[in-house]
Amino acid sequence: MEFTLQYKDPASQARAGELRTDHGTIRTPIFMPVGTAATVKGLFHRDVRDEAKAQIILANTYHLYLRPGMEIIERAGGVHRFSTWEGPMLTDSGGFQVFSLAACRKLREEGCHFRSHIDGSKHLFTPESVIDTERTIGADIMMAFDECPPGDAPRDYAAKSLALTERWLDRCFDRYHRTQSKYGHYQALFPIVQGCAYPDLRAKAAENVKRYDADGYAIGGLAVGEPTEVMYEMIEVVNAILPENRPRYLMGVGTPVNILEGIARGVDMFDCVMPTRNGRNGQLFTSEGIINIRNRKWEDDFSPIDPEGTAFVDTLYTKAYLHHLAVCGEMLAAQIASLHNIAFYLRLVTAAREHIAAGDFAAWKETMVGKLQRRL
Ligand code: PRF
Repeated sequence: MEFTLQYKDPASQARAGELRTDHGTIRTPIFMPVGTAATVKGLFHRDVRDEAKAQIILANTYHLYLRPGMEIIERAGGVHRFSTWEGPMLTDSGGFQVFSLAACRKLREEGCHFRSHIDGSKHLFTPESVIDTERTIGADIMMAFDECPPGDAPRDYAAKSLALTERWLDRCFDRYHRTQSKYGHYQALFPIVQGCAYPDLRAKAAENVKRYDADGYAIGGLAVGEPTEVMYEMIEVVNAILPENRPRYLMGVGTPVNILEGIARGVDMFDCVMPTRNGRNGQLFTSEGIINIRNRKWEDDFSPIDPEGTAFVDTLYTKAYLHHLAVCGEMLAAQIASLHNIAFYLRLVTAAREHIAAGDFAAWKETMVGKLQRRL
């Protein structure tokens, strides 16, 4: 998997590049819509690709392992064929979902015992089993199995957890090197840097992952309850150590402002449920500011959802109509809001890329941060 750095912003750490996968080239910085169950909730892949301009989507190992299960995915010929998404895909390892969703988890050296949040059945994820599962799913980028402690974890817990994640990483790479893709395309394995809110642990973790000549590196364990400034500081510590010529992925982040601040600190890839989840609850990120479409004030606003938006829903429908759909609990409200928000996020990172190429990213970012935080 090849990553080419194309532009560097003179006044920040922002970079623009290209990541080549067997399912297509990703232009960075990029936002990856979350498609937990191999579907970006409520949206046709066609619209995710052609309207929102997504270049890569994320799926979850934890969810696909539980449903439909690996036998079905393998018989389908992998997740690309099963879901008909033909572009690049990334799978998260379950190291985060197990901790946020599963009941009765028991953390051991071997791995994590948990009960399904669906039917209570018992399961064990180990670094080896997760790599096998990710091989069967067949995403272009697989994530290592990690533990993601809470944002306020005390230092001794953070250090122990990091050591476990590091031992698991050895086992992930060992299994990775002993196995092959089942469907003929290349699969990368990205390690995940943990270390909570402790700069020295983060630095140690970043040095440790460098031992693997990985195709890319992820920063996990952030946006889990720590102050935003602490998150930015951790990103700076880690990115000062990670190799410059590999993509860096900040997992599960964040708001539009978080993404621009991440880009300014040298992050290349992002994912987050925010545009889809918040969209389903009526929150829209627009060029005019943040709106909650369920608010009465939109009842008779016949202006387009986003006059500067590029998805067809943005200028086809009015705020008043979307307000009506949302208040009635119509499915179409969730679909329109999700498509709009994903298109907005993709437009934001594309603009960031253009400004990095033009050499004026840092100044542009400052003006955007104000605009993006307006609430209407
Ligand atoms: N680890 C994994 N997935 C994640 C995270 C992590 O730390 C986060 C934290 N923001 C989101 N998704 N494996």
